Amino acid sequence: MKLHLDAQPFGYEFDVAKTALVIIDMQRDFVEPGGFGASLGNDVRPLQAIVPALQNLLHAWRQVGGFVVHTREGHRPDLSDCPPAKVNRGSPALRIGDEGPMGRVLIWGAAGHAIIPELAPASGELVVDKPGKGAFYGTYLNEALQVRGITHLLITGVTTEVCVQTTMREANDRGYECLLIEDATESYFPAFKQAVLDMVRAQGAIVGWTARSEQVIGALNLSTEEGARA
Ligand code: C5J
Repeated sequence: MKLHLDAQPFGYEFDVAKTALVIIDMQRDFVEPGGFGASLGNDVRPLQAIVPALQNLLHAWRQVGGFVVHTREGHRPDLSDCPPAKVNRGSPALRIGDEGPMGRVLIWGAAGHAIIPELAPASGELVVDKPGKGAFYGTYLNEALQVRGITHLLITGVTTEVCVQTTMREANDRGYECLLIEDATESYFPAFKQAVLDMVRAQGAIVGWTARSEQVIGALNLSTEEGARA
């Protein structure tokens, strides 16, 4: 069944069976104090504030049997998949691979690399480990979506202008119709988030659409009610 949202800059239509909910990098290293994000001098509280909206959206999406993709940014323990340019960039208190309060920063298997417990992946959901900012670079995500016939992506997570925006642009170039969920994505910099929302939907949805989580949940609830009446 096709669902319709009054998205920006104009209506967005999607079919749950051909759509994936993509949750980008809701990892302890970005969202919790003591992680990589905090070590770069960021206040992580704005990122924590989107968790309830994401939980509600995830719950509603699971209820209708929608496909879920979680991503994690991180690297192999020997850093063989992490270019020195990435390790050396900026002047963080902790670099990628350093031992921090939540284990080695952004390293597979470290406590900080894990997805926050509130959004823990459920069985049957895809978890994609990505070495870059975009979820398509160096991963099998495209193939995993293609075999499932996915054409539309509902994109959420952190941070809006880094991994979320990069992933959305990569997806757009691969032909996916992408909707960015406004209240289920966040940046350490409010102005950057707003800029991404504006850029994505400018020029007739040049990268995609935006809408709020309650609009998606409302459309899903309506479809369930209509399904029950039919
Ligand atoms: C960053 C991300 N900001 N997930 N990663 O380094 O946005």
